[in-house]
Amino acid sequence: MLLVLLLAACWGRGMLAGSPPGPAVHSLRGSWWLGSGNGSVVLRGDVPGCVHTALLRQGLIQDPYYRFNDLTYRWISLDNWTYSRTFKTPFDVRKWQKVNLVFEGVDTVAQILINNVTVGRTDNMFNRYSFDITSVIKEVNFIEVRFLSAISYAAKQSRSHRAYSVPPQCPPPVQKGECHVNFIRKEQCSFSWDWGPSFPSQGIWKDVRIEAYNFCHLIYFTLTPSYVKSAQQWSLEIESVFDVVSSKPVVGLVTVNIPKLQTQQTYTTELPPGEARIVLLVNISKSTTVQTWWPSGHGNQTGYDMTTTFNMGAGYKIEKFSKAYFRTVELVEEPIPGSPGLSFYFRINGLPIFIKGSNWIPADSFQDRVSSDMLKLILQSTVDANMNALRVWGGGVYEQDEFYDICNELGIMIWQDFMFACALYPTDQNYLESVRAEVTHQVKRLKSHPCITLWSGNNENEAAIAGDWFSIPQDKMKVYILDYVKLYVKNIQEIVIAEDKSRPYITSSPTNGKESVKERWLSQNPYDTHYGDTHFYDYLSDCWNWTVYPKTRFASEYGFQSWPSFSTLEKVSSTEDWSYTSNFSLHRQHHAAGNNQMLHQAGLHFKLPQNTDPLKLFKDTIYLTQVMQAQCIKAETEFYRRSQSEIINGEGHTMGSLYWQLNDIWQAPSWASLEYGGKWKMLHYFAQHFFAPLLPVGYEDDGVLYIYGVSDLHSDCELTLQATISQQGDLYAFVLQTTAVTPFVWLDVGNIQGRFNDNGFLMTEKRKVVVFYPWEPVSIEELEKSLSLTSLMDIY
Ligand code: BMA
Repeated sequence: MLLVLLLAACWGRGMLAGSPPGPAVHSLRGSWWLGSGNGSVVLRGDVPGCVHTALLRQGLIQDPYYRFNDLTYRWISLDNWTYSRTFKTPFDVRKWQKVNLVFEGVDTVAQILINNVTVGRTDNMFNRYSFDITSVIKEVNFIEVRFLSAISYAAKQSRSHRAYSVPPQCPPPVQKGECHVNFIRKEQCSFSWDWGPSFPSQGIWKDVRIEAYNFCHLIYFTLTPSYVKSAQQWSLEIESVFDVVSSKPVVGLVTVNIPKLQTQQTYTTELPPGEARIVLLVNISKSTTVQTWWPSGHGNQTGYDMTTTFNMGAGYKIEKFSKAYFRTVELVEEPIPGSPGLSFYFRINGLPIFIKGSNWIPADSFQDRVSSDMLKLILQSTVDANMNALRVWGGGVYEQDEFYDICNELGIMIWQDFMFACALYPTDQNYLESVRAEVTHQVKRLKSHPCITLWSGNNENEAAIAGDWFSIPQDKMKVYILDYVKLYVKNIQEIVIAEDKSRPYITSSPTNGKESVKERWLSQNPYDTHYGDTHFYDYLSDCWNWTVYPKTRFASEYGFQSWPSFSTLEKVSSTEDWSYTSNFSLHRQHHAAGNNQMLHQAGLHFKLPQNTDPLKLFKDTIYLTQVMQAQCIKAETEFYRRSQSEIINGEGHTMGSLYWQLNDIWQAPSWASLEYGGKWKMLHYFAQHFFAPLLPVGYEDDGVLYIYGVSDLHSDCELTLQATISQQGDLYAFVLQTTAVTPFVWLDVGNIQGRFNDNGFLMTEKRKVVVFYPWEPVSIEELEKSLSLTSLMDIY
């Protein structure tokens, strides 16, 4: 909410009588013209938005997610599109000392023209651009944003990097993606990933507006709390960044008021011409008790209303309403008795917290389709499954403001990666300058959010060098190591430390933390269980055998794939696709051998489906992959959780489990526990249990793990299970009755949006009531019609 409020305060405020006018703003959101490179396709499209969604909304293309359309529509991303429109400035442009054209986000490479004059260029999707258009703007204007295909740009940049190649060149063929994504500052998974399609979008993906002002203008406003132990007092650092257009220094008074904390302070400030930064320290009154912000499951997420008023002389006034949160975060890396290495855990408000959660990827290939309702639904599902944290993974995007607002409210801690993943990156001057601007902007934009508890330089790039993923000859390695340190230490870390001292920074995930630093930022083995965090994947070993799992300090990635439900797949497929071995099923699987790995893993414990009805066979197989995934991740997570307080053979004190991955970008097999659209897979219901605050885990010391009910899984007992549904207010109760012990009972209501209070459970009682929470109005009749019930006993 912070930035939204900030802008509202700056633009919306009128001036005091007789004072110089405050800023004026003119939004350029709305309908624009879009044209393809040779002008053969011209259409209207919304801003914020992108070419793909504009074409879809105009009915010029089918759903890009339908069947093989990711390949069919490759031409869209290969073309160079132009966005344009005319606009009338609703204010007299001559009265303003400075007029800026501000883009909160341009995707990605573009030349910007106003009235046929180039006013700027963009090359970074994650940067904010502000172009001075004072001398160009008129009463009526024509604006053009001429894009260059991200694919062609990345290829061109790679070609011109002559001294040495920067791998990987291309993704593996199974991903059906585009090459050289590491040469463009754009969502890395938009060129394809092992769970996602290649849709290198083009468009204006965030707000765009004209801002006009005299005197001075507030650009950034941030809050960072800290606790001063010696004084036993909270303080709040307020940083404000202004553009001062007045030729003389601007002198003013700033008043900060936090009524509920009985804190009011006034400061005198002087802003020099040009970009001016002021930092104020507000000491919170000791006469009240400050309620701290806590992660979900540990306390409330208290925030305090606060007003900051800038009286900048001559009656020029800016009023800023925000919420102040108070919490401390420490990443504790210290020796552990009886164990070589160092601990790796988070202390929030002085209390060690076990991190329970998952990894977040972009919720859609087209960011303009990620609605606030969808964010709320997915993030609510996160806390509903007893999670307290998510990692915003480095191959996606820095999420929109609302994402972090919701996490603040729900108590979801965020491990925030910078957007670099599974690759080496160039460090030439232009590239570095672009990254520096990106990092500075993103840290300023995000640092007021209490939910963010860690900055992390990249995803798996330390491991990529240490493990030589790209077969670099040893004598050439030095240059890549230097580039690595230059990017993540000498640039990104340096900026983070300058901008935000209130939370820790690690260079990579996985990393050995302090030990990696000691080894000059690149550990020989970043997966060392005695230090830092680990990522662990093993699809071949029996996942019920806990001895295969690393007894790590912190499990930040681990997982198994499954297929999404039939109702989700049905929307993007046709009858001939509905088999496990169809071209469609192969096409949607982006992880080599993934479909076989799922059957292999399921086959270790379950009878594989054999039904002669092809559709039933497909649905049974989907069900079984979800059973397998839920059971595997449960076994692994329970292992991590029970390793919290023990050291065995020098390993243990595990303090985090973030499974891979929370959500999906499209309808395809993946590691996710939530399907595209938010539907819960069996794993998500299991997460609710294995992340429960009180968790019984059954295991024996001799190395054998017994999971309750497992011995009954292949019982030959006859059983009948049918269900009745009744309405209780907005909820629906399903009464289940069984004549025998029933494993992995699965209720599915197809496309009806909502979730059950439990699912995929072992039914040992004769009668059980399951509640359905609908996310949209629904009738009993619709539920009855859509309900299907499956248990392991139905698979034969
Ligand atoms: C990890 C992630 C992703 C990937 C996942 C599954 O390496 O960081 O790159 O999608 O594994 O393979």
